[in-house]
Amino acid sequence: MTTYTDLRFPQGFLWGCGTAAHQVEGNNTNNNWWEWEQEGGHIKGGDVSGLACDHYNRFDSDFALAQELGHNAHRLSVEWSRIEPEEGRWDMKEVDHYRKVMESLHRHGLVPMVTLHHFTNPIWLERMGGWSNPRSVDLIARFSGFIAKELGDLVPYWFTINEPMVIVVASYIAAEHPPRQQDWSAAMTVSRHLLQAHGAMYRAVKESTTHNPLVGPVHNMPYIEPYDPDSEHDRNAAALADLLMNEYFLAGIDTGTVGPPAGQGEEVAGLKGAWDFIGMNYYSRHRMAHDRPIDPAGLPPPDAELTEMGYEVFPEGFYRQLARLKKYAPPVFVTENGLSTKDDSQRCRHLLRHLAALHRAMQEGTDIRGYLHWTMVDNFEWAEGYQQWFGMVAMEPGTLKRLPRPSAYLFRDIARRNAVTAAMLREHLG
Ligand code: GCO
Repeated sequence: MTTYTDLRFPQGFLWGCGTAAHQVEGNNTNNNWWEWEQEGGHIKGGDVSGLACDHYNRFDSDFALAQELGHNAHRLSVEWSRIEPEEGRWDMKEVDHYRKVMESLHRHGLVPMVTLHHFTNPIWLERMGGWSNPRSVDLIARFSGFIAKELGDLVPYWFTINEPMVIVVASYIAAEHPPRQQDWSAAMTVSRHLLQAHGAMYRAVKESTTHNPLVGPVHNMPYIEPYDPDSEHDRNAAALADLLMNEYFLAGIDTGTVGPPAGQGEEVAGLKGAWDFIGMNYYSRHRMAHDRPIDPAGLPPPDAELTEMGYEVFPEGFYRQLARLKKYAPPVFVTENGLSTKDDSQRCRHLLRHLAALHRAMQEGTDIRGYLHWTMVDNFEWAEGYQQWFGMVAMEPGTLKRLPRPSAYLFRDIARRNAVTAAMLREHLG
C-alpha cells in the first residue's frame, strides 16, 4: 500500500489555465492559420477554427467560471492580426476589446498573463515571408511595445513567443504547420530571427510601460532520449534534437548569443538576460532514432500509457526538465501541461502525477511560481482541428455551453487548498 503525504505549494503560487486567441476566440480571420484552414486538406476532420469557443464574446462568463473553479491566474494571447490588421495601422476597437478582457480578468480575481505571439502571423506579415523575413524582428517588437503601452497598467506578466522551436520544427522541418516547408537552412534562419525577436520584444515591453512588467519566453521542453541508448547514431540524433528543441533558445537568452545549431556564437544586442522568468511547457518524452522519420508522438515504448494524440504520459520527464532549469537564474512558470483524452479520469491521474513531479523538482531547488494547465475548455487544436480534447471543461456542440468535467473540480480543490492532498492521491492513484 503506497503511503502518500500532502504536497503543499508556496504562498502566492499561481493556478490557472493556458489558452491562445486563435484556438478559443472565434472568427480570427486575418491570419495565416485562418487562410491555411480555408485551403482544405490540412486540418483533421476537415475542420476550420470558425467560431472556436466564441471566447471573443464569452470571455466574461469564461473568467467567472475560471474563478468558480478556483483559478487565480489566466494565460491568454492577444491576436496581432486583430490589433495591427495592416502593417502600421492600429485597430483601436480591438485594443479596447482587449482592455475589456483584461479588466474582466481583474474583476474575477485572475492575474493576466499575456502571450504576444501564439503561432499565428498577420496575413500581411505572412505575405512578406513571415519569420523568414528579418524585418519580422522589428515588426513584432513594435507591436509588442504598442500593446504593452496600451495595456501595461493591467498586465503584470508578458510572454513573448509561444514555443519558438515548435514553430521552427512544425513549420520549417516537419511541414505540419504553415508555411509547411522542409528546409533546414530556412529553419536555422527562422531560429535566429525568433531568438532576436524575443530579445527585441523583451526590451520593447520593458521600455513601453512604467508598470514594471515581467517578461519571459514560453519554451516547450520535451524530454528527449535516444530510442536505442546503445546506438551511437541514436545518441547523436537525440543530442541534436535536444540542442535544437531545448538548449538553443535558453542558452541564447542566457548568453546573449546565437549558438549552435543556428549560429556560431554571434552576439545579439540586448538579448543577454532578457528574461524575468522562464515559461515552460511540458507534454511528453520523445525518443529519437537516427534511421526513422521524426515521429510527432516521439516513438513511445510499446507498454507506455498514451494520450488521445498518441503521446506518452511521462511525468518523470517533467521532473527532469524542471530540474534542468535550475541552472538558469530566473524563476519558472509552468505555462502548459495537460493531455488530450476522452477519459477524464485519465486527466485526473495525469494532473496529480505531474503536480507530484513538479513538487519534487521544487523541493530540489527549482523556483517554480505557478502552474497553468493546458487547457480550460476543449478548443481548436491546430492541425488536429476539434478532434482532440484538452479541456477540463467540455463544450456542448451547438450551444457551446461550458460543461466542467470532474478534473475541473479536482483542479479547483487543489488550487483552493494550494496543495495536492494525500487523500486526492489515494483516491485517484490507488
Ligand atoms: C502547443 C501550443 C498549444 C497546444 C497545446 C496542445 O504546445 O502546441 O502551445 O496551442 O494546443 O500544446 O497541443
